[in-house]
Amino acid sequence: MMINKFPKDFLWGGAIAANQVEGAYLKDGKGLTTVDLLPTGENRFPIMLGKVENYTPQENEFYPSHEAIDFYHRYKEDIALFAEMGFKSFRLSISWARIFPNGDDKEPNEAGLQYYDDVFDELNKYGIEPVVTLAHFDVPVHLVKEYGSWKNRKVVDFFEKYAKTVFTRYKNKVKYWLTFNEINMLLHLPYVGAGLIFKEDEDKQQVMYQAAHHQLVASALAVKAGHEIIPDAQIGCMLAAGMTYPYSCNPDDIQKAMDQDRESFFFIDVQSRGEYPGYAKRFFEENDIELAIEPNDEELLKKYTVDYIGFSYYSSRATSTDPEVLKDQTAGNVFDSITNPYLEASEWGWTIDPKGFRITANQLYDRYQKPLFVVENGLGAVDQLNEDHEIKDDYRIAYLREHIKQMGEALKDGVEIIGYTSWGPIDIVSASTGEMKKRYGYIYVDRDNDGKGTLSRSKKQSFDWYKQVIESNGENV
Ligand code: BGP
Repeated sequence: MMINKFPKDFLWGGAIAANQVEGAYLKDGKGLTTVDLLPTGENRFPIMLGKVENYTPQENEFYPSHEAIDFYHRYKEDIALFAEMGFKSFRLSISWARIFPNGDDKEPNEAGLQYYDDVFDELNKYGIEPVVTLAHFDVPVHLVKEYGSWKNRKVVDFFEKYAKTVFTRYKNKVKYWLTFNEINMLLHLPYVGAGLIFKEDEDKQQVMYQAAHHQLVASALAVKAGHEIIPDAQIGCMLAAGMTYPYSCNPDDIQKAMDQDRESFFFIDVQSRGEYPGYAKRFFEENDIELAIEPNDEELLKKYTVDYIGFSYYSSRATSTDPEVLKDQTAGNVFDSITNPYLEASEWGWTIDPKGFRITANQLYDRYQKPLFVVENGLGAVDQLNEDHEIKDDYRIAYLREHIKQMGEALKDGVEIIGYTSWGPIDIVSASTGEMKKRYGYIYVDRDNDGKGTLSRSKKQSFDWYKQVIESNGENV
């Protein structure tokens, strides 16, 4: 009997999102998206309806996504560097507002469609497989103003039209798709995850779960359309994963940790198993949440489940029922967690737990029995240039090395993993802070938090390291 190793066609690569790299935020007909209104730093969230309704672009305002790292114009140079590292795959997202600037337009914007055609052609030139996210945190602003974004059922139709448009256009270029990035983020950062802004008299939970239902139906419709249009399409869901550990063996702690994980699993249970789980129905009933579900919805959810489970993993989480223990919360991460005394944390307070990666992968595979795709993992850190203008990011290598080793362990456990795209292979704007100083890349970008710098690209120490990981198919880390 042979123990599993990294399969021959394992999809090594990197992952980015349109709004964190492209810039060119109003170029070639693109409409405004929710992210375009988010500043850098402490005042990033929350965002009020007034801002969305009254926003007009101002010359002297600085919003990180407006120029980002200018991938819109520099994608050729960047893709050439990814190819040099030996990437087999590259995960990127399409900006909905480049294709339908307002979200509800009758006709798509040809310049936007052409842009992604060019990017996919460039990837194809090097034999790099694109993995494309349909929605990565950017909702066209017009949909928020006019319809309340995902609160409104109509947005499901607009999304379906968008999905069909891009499937049709790129059917010969893209096989791997993901529907909603970190779909469970909707419950933690509702504006980021779903463009939700609450009115004073609204019941937040009711609104969030109704919006979640709409995204789940939209995701099923995308799976349906994707398979109809692209016969060999592989369409996945995407979860912000990371197991929650109980702080003690007190059954109350175990129950709480399980409930916390289920807040996230809820989405994937629907997307992968095709129905609302019993614990969710109970939660809705006990919290007076009543979902408007249309007659065909349940059948759609049942029939059009995902082909694979995409997930991001940065940290594990921990919880307790003891009020004293609960006081020690980790900083920085949007997911609630107490500090785990056995583990270190990143400069932003994100717990570092490579073994938790193996455990999480096992947990997901045990639950869904579908191929897993690790579509995000990495370390956000401050990089300092030394006198020779180089970055010796051995801390990043250490983080990735331990995680890749644990992924290898999960494979040996029998978990089926088809690929690994580390987050931000080139430095990009951070999603949670809007900063440039939180970097993940193998490639350094000369750009600071205020938008200054030449935007030039250079290799960090981790560049050659990752190259050799890919070359040796995970043997040599
Ligand atoms: C995930 C998002 C990404 C991303 C990453 C790192 O939640 O899908 O868009 O940026 O986390 O987070 P951050 O940029 O806040 O460090």
